[in-house]
Amino acid sequence: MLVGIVGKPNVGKSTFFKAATLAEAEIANYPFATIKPNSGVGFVRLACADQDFNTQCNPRTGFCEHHFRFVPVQLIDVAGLVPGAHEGKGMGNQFLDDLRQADVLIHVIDVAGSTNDKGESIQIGTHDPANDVRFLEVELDMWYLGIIQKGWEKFARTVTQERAAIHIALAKQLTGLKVTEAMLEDAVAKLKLDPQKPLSWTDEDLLQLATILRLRTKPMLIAANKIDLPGAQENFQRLSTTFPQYTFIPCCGDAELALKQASKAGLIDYVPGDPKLVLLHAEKLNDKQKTALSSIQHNILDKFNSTGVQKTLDTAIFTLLGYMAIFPGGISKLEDKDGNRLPDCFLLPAGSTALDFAYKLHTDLGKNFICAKDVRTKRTVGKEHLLKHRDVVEIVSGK
Ligand SMILES: Nc1nc2c(ncn2[C@@H]2O[C@H](COP(=O)(O)OP(=O)(O)O)[C@@H](O)[C@H]2O)c(=O)[nH]1
Ligand SMILES: [Mg+2]
Repeated sequence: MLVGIVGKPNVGKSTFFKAATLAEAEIANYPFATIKPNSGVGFVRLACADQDFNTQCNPRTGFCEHHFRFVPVQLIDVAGLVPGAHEGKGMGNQFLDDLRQADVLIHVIDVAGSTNDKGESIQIGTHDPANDVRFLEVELDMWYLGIIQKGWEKFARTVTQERAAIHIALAKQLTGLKVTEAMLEDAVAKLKLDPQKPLSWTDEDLLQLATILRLRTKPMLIAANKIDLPGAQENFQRLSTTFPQYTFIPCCGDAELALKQASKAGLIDYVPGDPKLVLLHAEKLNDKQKTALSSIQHNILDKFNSTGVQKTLDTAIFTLLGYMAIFPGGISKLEDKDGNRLPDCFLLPAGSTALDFAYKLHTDLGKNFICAKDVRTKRTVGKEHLLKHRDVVEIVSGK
């Protein structure tokens, strides 16, 4: 699972990224091998299954606080994109390349309109953030189009001569963007293109194809950042109406970063995503710190119910992508062989079955699958059983 954080310069992408990836290292192990400089580990939050069993879990990866389980996801902070990025403006084509493998995008915008098209600081409210929503769509579509069009004529001629299946051939070319054969078959049918005659497809056809494939492979959520600035809330309301196809989440990256830092320093108790913070050592705080924390409580948390950073990640993975979190466990015990209770929690795509989960745990468990058990209800279920978010599942296998 890779989440791409995108947007023009100076909107708060790096602040969002830093806030989302800042967790106490020792409690936040993660299962990803190599981490590039601009990539890090964030977490999605869910009500931990441990509370339903009146116990406390011991996560192997991520962490659990006040029975909220935090499951690792990989994030990438992509450098700022400007209009013309797909043509290489501001090194945009390189930065776009970083996004190839992303499963979902978080578009961070400056909803207060305090930065222009290029991301330069201007007077608050003098730029319409609706332009930013549109510009990024165009850049992403043109980027996809460029990849499709690269060597298109030669490709289309070869496919026609060899009577090859266009969706298979094209899927191979676009696999780097996570485009599958099924997606291409759907898109070609939807656009009523003749799969036998790709040479007859017009530039407009290819652009529409690019758009459909981009929407399928890079679903996007909008983090309406800098919601703390004057005029931001009015813009937020207006944009939500103008772009009903998007989910907008009011966000204050600065506040989340401050809370994470205060929490790490042991000054406050704050569970990421919560609507409140609790001062732990009021005597250790100076007046400035007290004022800053109280302002975050009153002006952000009380008004918007959270800073929006955690909510953005959760919405991207659980709502937009429709993933669910599944815990392996046993009917007779929740511990693994080392005594760790509910140590794992996996993110699975919507529609995953008991058999999919078995394969996710281990190929052998999938191959030798006998049945699965819903640990909460103790019900025995078969291969095709559809899992639900927060299920605890035992796999019974032969051998
Ligand atoms: N008022 C306000 N400023 C923010 C917020 N998030 C980030 N900023 C500021 O916006 C500026 C640009 O942030 P940065 O994360 O470097 O933006 P990037 O270029 O998109 O990565 C910095 O001065 C941040 O402190 C926010 O939620 N509210
Ligand atoms: Mg940055």
